[in-house]
Order: sequence, then C-alpha cells, then structure tokens
Amino acid sequence: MVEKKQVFKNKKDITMQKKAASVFVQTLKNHGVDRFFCVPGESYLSVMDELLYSPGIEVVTCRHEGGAGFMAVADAKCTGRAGVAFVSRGPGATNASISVHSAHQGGIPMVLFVGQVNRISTGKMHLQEMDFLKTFSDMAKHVEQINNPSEIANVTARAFHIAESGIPGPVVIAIPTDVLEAKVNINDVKRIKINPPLAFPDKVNEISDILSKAKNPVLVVGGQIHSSTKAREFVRIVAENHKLPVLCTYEHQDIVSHNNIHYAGELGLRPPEPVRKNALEADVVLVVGHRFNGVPNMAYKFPSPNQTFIHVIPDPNAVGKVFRTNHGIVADCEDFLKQLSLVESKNIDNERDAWIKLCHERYLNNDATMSPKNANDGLDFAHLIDGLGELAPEDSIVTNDAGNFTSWMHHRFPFRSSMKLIGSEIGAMGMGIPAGIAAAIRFPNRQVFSLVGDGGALMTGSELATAVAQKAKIRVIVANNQHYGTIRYHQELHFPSREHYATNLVNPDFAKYGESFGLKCFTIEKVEEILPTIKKAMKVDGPSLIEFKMSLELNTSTTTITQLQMKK
Ligand SMILES: Cc1ncc(C[n+]2csc(CCOP(=O)(O)OP(=O)(O)O)c2C)c(N)n1
Ligand SMILES: [Mg+2]
Repeated sequence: MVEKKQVFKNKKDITMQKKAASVFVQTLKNHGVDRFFCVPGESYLSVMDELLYSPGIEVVTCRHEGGAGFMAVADAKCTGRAGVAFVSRGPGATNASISVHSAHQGGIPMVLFVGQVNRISTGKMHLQEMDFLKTFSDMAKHVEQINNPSEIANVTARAFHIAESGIPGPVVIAIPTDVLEAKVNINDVKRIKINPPLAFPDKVNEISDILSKAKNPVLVVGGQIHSSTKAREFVRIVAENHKLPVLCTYEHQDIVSHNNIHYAGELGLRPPEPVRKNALEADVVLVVGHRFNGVPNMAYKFPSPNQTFIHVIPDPNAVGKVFRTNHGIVADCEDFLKQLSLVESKNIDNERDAWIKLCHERYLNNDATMSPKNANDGLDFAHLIDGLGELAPEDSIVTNDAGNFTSWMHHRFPFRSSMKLIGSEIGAMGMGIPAGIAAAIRFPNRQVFSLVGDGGALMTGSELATAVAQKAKIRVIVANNQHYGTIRYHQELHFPSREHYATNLVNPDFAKYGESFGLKCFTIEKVEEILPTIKKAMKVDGPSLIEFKMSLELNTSTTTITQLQMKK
C-alpha cells in the first residue's frame, strides 16, 4: 500500500526539508534518465522509495550486476546518452566492474551509482565497505563519493557531463546511505549545456586537400561515432565525395553498409589478409572517432611510419599517444565529418575509383568468407549466419558475446548502416544476452538477435529471467560447440601436441534451460532447419532461444582444429 510520505507543517518546510534522494531522482530525470538497470540493495532503498512517489524512471531489476552493467552499456549504444546502472556496496560494485572496464576501453558513456555504507562507518572495513575511488581509479573516467548531501545534485549533473563529453566513458558515483536520506536545502540541477569542440574550417580544408592529393587514402571509423545515426550518414557522404574506402574498427562494422562499394572491411580480431592489405597499402590514413589503441592497429603495425596519419578525436590527450601523428584534430567527430562532407574535394586522381573497387573486392573475397564446410561433430556456424543474413530485417539489432563463433558474424554477416551491432570492445564474455535485453526494451519493434557461445550463455544466462520479466523480444542464438572454443584454438596454436585442459564444457540442454525461464525455444541440428527455425523464433511475441549444434572442428571461419594440428 502506498502511504502518504511526508507531512509538512507549513510551506516553508517544503523548501527546507527535501530528502537528498528526492533531489537526486529529479536531477536524474533532468538528464533524460528514463530507465536504469539494477540489483537492489539495502544501501539505496531511499532511491527506490522516491521512485514510488515520483514516477518517470523505469527500474529494470536484473539477476547479476554484471548483467545490469552490460545492459547500461548497451542502452548507451542504443541512445547515444549515458546508460545508468545502480548497485549496492562492495559486492554489487565488484560484480558490475566488468561493464565499467568495457565502457572505459570502448569509450561508452555510462554512470554507475553505488550505494555506500554510512559515513560513520567509513575507513573501518565495515561490512561491504570499499574505497571505490581506489577500486575504480584504473577502470573509470571519473570516480567520486558524495560525502556532502548538499552536493548530491551538482555531482550527479557533473557525472553525466563527464560521462558524455570528450571521449565518453564510465563514471562511478558512490553515495553513502545516510547521504541519500539526509534532508537538504538545495534544488535539483539541470543538464550542463556544453558546446563540443569544433574543428577549425581551415584545418578541415587542409585535410580535404591532403585526401584529394593522396593516391590510396583510407578512412577508418569507429568509437565515438558508432551510436550516431547522423555521423553514419556523414561517413557515407565523405566516402563518396572524397572517394575513400572505409575500414571500421572492432565491433563497429555496422557503421557502413557492407554492400556499399566504399566498405573495405573490419579491423577486428585477426583481420583477413586482404583486409589488412587495404589498411597497410594506404598512403594517407584518416582515423575518426577511435583512440586507435588495441585491436584496430593490428599489433601496432598500422598506421606505419610511412603512412600519413590524421587523427580526429575530441581529447588532446589521445593525440600522439600511440602513434606518431601528422595531423591531430581535437574536435567533435560528428561535426568534423559534417564539415568534411560539405567541402568539395578536388584534384582526385582517376585511379581512385580503382582503389575503392580493389578494397571492396578484397573484402568480398577475403579468406574468412569461404563456403561452409562439413564436419562430423556438428554444423558450420557459417550456415546460421547466412540464414540470419537472409532473414534479418534492415533495422535489425545484433548483439554479440565473445568467442570464435563470432568470427563468422564479423566476416560474413551483411551489416547495413541501418542496423546496429552491439558488442563489447574489450571482447568481454557475458555481454551478448544482457545487451540484447537492453536493446529489445529500447526498441520493442525491431528484431534483436543475440549471438552467444555455450561459454558466454552461462555467464549471464540468468538474465533470461530479466528478458521474460521485461517481455523483451530478444532472439538468443546459442552457438554450442561444447567448449570454450576460442581457448581451445589458442591451445592448439601455442601449445600443440598436448592434452587440452580446461576448455571442454558440460552444458545443460539449452532449449530446456531456456524453457524453464519461460522462453520459447528451438534446436537446430540440420542445415535445412535453419531458415524455418529462425522464422519461427522471429515470430514469438516475447523472448525466444535457438540452440545451434555447432562443430568444434570448424573452430573459426578460417581454420579447423585439424588444420591447426597439422601445422605442428
Ligand atoms: C569475461 C571473460 N572471461 C574470459 C574470457 C577469455 N575468453 C575469450 S573467448 C573464451 C571462450 C568462449 O567460449 P564460448 O562462449 O563457448 O565461445 P567459443 O569460443 O566456443 O566460440 C574465453 C574463455 C573473456 N574474453 N571474457
Ligand atoms: Mg563454445
């Protein structure tokens, strides 16, 4: 029963006696927060209580803070705004930390609120107490604990500003229980309006000239522009106007339609040789939106010292950090692309069309997109990806977990820029199912396919209960090869001719597992079952799951276990 909350004696009391939790909730709303993902805890009951009287924020109750955090990251990828998660003290925060790490390296805006012990208990190793400033200092863009109740609105507003500005990232805010419950005499705070840094038009013209005069330039896009529909359109126009092949960074290959002649491939994990050539043969490399740390630089080989490197990124600290940089442009990436799309390019060599065609053909004919093979121990995942490619509507959302099964998705699935790919830029297992749930709640009318391995499926599979509770129309596809197949691949590669330890898995019957949560489930054991089963799964008015009995022998889209063993 909802009871009347506070009895005020006179009007003055109303302004004097606001609960900090109340100001906090209103400040969240001012920042466009309409949903957060949580595992509740006794440390922030007052926030939940406040939401009862002040509706407008939907609370998605999750089964594990890792799931809640991944949902917040995925929600950010859907909206372009900070995704929000709420967890309780040390146990909740440490469970959620994988998503903070993922958002940090991926440059994804996120705010994680952590209920903290009362201030009087600080520094005493109180039950579940943790110094979050220390814990998250290497993982988050910013960490802060609100010790003064009067600061609650300001700090909350700044959290969103920091998470979303420059290169976005995760902000962790710890709030002691007694701070939330304190009475304050402050008002809620509105969103801080900040103009992002814009590129100087002269510099944009200079870059346009360099691109026009280049022989084999490439545009590399990813990171920050991934969640902007407008930026995708500017990428398309820039590629056409300036005659550029476009490479996409890891987990961002949906920025460009794969049937667009300008698409030159994905600089993901183990890119196929032809795609590597597209990158390495360029004379000018224009990277927009990505730090160019880690995966896309192909083990620090790209861009090489012989290539002119132009880096557009909204953070001066990211320029020249990893590579010698010829032109560093500290600017909002969408605006840079917009400006560049409006500059008329000149002096473009006629041979540029041939370069674009060559790059696209290399992508189309790369050795990772070979015809599906046969094996005795299960099906080639290529068949499933081909079926999905045939049936997925143009506005589909694909979420993916980590594992070798994704190699077919990365190299074979015909992404369109109208689709959305949501994966973890750190290759974190456990992202696939929660990400699908967050996307299905955000876009209830789009088909959402979540690709997971049998390993990842049981890392955050408990969130299937959340999918059922939320009536999220997610289609989970479990690529079941009964192994941590990726690690088995690395064992064969690096420690050949030995027993293979720790990589084979004992699994549940995934269809029965899903059914026990209330999902409609299917199993695919034959190639001819693929299309009818996907069609049936897509029609389910609620979450559905397909277990795909996959071969371990056909371990990646490029190699088989036997081939790896023959190399020994
Ligand atoms: C949270 C997390 N733990 C461990 C790893 C290391 N890892 C990468 S892939 C993988 C195996 C994935 O197995 P599965 O989901 O079955 O996919 P498969 O490799 O068989 O295709 C592991 C353990 C990781 N990336 N993330
Ligand atoms: Mg597996």
